Amino acid sequence: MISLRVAIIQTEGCHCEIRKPANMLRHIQIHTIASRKAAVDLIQNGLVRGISQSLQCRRPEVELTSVRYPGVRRGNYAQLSDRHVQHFRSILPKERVITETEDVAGYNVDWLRMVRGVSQIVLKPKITEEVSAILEYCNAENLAVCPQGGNTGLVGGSVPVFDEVIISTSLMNSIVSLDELSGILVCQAGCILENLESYLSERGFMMPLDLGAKGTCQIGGNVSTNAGGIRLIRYGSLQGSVLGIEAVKADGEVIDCLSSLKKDNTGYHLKHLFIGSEGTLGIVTKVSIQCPPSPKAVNVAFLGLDSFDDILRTFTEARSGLGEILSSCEMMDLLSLDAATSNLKLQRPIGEFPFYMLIETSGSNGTHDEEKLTKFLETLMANGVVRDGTVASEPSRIKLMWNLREGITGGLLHDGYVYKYDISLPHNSFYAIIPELRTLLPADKVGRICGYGHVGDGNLHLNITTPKFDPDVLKIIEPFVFEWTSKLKGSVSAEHGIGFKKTQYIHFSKSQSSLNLMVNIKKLMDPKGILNPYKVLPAQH
Ligand code: FAD
Ligand code: 2HG
Ligand code: ZN
Repeated sequence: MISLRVAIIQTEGCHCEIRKPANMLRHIQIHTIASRKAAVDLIQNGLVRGISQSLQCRRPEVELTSVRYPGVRRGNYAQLSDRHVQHFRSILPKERVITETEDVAGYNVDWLRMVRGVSQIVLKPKITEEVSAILEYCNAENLAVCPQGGNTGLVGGSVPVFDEVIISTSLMNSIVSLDELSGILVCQAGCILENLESYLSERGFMMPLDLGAKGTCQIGGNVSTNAGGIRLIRYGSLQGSVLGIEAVKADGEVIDCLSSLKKDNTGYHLKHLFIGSEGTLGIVTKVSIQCPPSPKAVNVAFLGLDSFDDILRTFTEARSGLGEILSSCEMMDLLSLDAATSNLKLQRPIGEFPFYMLIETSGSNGTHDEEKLTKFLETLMANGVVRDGTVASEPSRIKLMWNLREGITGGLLHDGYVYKYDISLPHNSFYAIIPELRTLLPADKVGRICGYGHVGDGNLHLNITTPKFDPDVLKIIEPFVFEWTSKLKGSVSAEHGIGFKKTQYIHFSKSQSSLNLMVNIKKLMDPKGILNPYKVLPAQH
């Protein structure tokens, strides 16, 4: 391999590396969501020729999924042959059938660098008919496929486990229509969330969904994972805001349920089969989504608190005192925030406290919202529930505060390996698992045990880090975390999904009768099981 000079670009606490062979910048290795944007800017400015998702990198290679999880057996699918590749080249132009090992490599590894497949091919359709032709052929030839959007999924669902054909939606990125009266947007599945947000904001609307991965994740991926994010408390889940879906079944049949009606009670609500099914029932090709008007005034308060009980008091007060203008209610403990401040060198806006909250209001009248927020904060500070806080209403300061909250996921990766859990819990037991794990896990092996998340939605992000993957640590954490969650009648996946990582634990949150019905639906829609195998449903099915 040629020796490469590495330049680091700092963007909002994140970085990307530009590897420069001799005198020409050629590849960019993307490490974070924000850095991808910086990389794209560089390309647009003509400084580099393209983004390679190549694995050539200073970091150690991710262990193959088949090696780390030897219990998972490859299904009886066909192996990719030259004949298959030739056929794909008859469906798509040559440059959209990617087979160079170096170019395919990045599509085989997930964002968390936790799982790695060995696919030899990435297909990049641009239109539904191409997806349909690809799937029809794969189904006939018994070739397994892995649908991939922005590859920001956190449960190992977006990359192949073995050699599945990767179908990337990244070129399916056209906006079909926006009805400026109703705010209903119709677009292709590969539109990047942040691009949709910019398009809408220029027209007085916003996406009803926002998450830290917005610069890379795609609406098709969001819908397929039923992503939650930081504003679910206000705008509800995608099950409510997605009005219609166009998807392609395993056999290539296009299912048109792309309704743009807010109310439509005719028959079974088939779109829900695709929302949250993580690419196991079909490939989502188009989405119709209800978008609210952009708020006229936004405020963000960043608060320091002494205890988790004080977080609950603040949440209760926020719900009653801020009411309809509350658009986000997030919490993080000190160690979570530290992942963003120490690891990404972001500035903490207030002093050190055991807990922090980020509360956002969005409304149509700045004066009214500010009055409400001031009263809410004065009450909480007067009775000692909130120890310190700062409020921002200018977009640049608001962004800095959100960067702290959204930077935690990327910051944690700097610790080494991350054991990531995304659980729904009753509010009164929301944080109790963190101190419990701190007593259970060996301090000399574990770097960080921290909790943060969407407290307003009862969704805890529990993260544990070690310098590198440690199976002994994993044995202590799992199935303990899932059993704990199940005892409290919580969910083992609040928003990230089941993917590859949690198939053996889905029964902690779903009854056997529900699982049986899921298996039957899967058999009906994908009888050969070619769509994203080894994901969502437990292996024995
Ligand atoms: P991918 O990762 O590519 O795929 C995810 C799954 O969907 C895979 O199973 C894949 O096979 C399937 N899929 C993708 N596209 C399609 C399609 N068109 N048709 C059928 N199946 C498809 N998630 C949250 O819920 N809330 C958060 O707040 C949140 N914050 C995040 C912050 C960061 C920094 C990161 C890295 C991730 C975060 N996530 C969050 C997780 C992730 O971003 C979401 O799950 C997102 O919706 C995935 O979108 P994607 O386009 O990257 O999909
Ligand atoms: C978030 O809310 C995401 O930031 C990621 O869902 C959570 O990294 C995590 O654990
Ligand atoms: Zn989240």
